[in-house]
Amino acid sequence: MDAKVGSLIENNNEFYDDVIDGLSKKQKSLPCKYFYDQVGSELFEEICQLDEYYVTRSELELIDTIKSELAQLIGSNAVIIEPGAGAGIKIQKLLATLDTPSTYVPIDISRDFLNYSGEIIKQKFPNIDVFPVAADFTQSFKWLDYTVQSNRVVFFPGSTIGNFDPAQAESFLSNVGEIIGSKGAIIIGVDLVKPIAQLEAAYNDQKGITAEFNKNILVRINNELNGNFDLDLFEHDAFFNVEKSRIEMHLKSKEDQSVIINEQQIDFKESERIHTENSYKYSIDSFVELAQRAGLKRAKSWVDSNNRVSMHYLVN
Ligand code: AVJ
Repeated sequence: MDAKVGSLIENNNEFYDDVIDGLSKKQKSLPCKYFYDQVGSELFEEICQLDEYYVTRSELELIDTIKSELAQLIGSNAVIIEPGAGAGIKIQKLLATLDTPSTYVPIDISRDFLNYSGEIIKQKFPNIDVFPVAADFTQSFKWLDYTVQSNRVVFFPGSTIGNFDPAQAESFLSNVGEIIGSKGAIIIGVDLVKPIAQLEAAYNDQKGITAEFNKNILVRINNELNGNFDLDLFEHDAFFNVEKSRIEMHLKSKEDQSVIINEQQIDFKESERIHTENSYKYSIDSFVELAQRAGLKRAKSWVDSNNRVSMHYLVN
């Protein structure tokens, strides 16, 4: 393993181009990956603690239930790769259960957050090599160069796959499938379809943390790209689109207005929305079918005791 891994830094001008691109479309949109600067990552951690947001709690419970089984399936000397690593609580449960010291490669777009949680893992698991990679895992597989060829296990919990539309999810899974090789696996957490009221409550919390998280993307544009969004003139709007089986998050303009982003003017009509996130919900069967289209086989699937979230062990 090479020591220079430390941090791979992605080009930051992309943020500006992506923002102008997205806001110039007929249906305005912004990529949800830009939620996650330091503040956004902290807001997301707060979301995970909310009563309404069951995803994290249910998955933590599920991981506790199945971790020994996972460790057995993983076997020895695996390189555990975690795209979108975040705070790293779930991986700690898994690493603590593996009996052979191995390598952990967390990948996250928020570099500060990544380094912070990387340090915590290093302290708690002195026998495990930790190689944090700051990168957008959807764009770059550069981190691959730093891991061994075989027995790669990609750990992808949290229903992050739900941010991709099904076609993107399929191509992401098939790319990852190529990376893991014949001995590897993908452990993936997927939120399940459930009654609409429960889904919508999870994205419309009483405390308004999800609204703040959603608006953080405008805060970032203001701070980093010299924008002048008035946060009070946009409203958080989240609902379940039944036909597409996804939660959609939008920021809705309260009135006709113009915003300037570094000399570029963007006009909004009253009630015009910026689409900021999709969060797809699957059944066990619809997800296994998706994995199959990506060329992967399901070794095993699990659900938590309340039937809210699922986890799948996929192999080639
Ligand atoms: C991190 C993508 C799984 O879709 O539930 C939480 C992000 N957005 N509340 C999700 C999110 C609003 C979350 N994922």
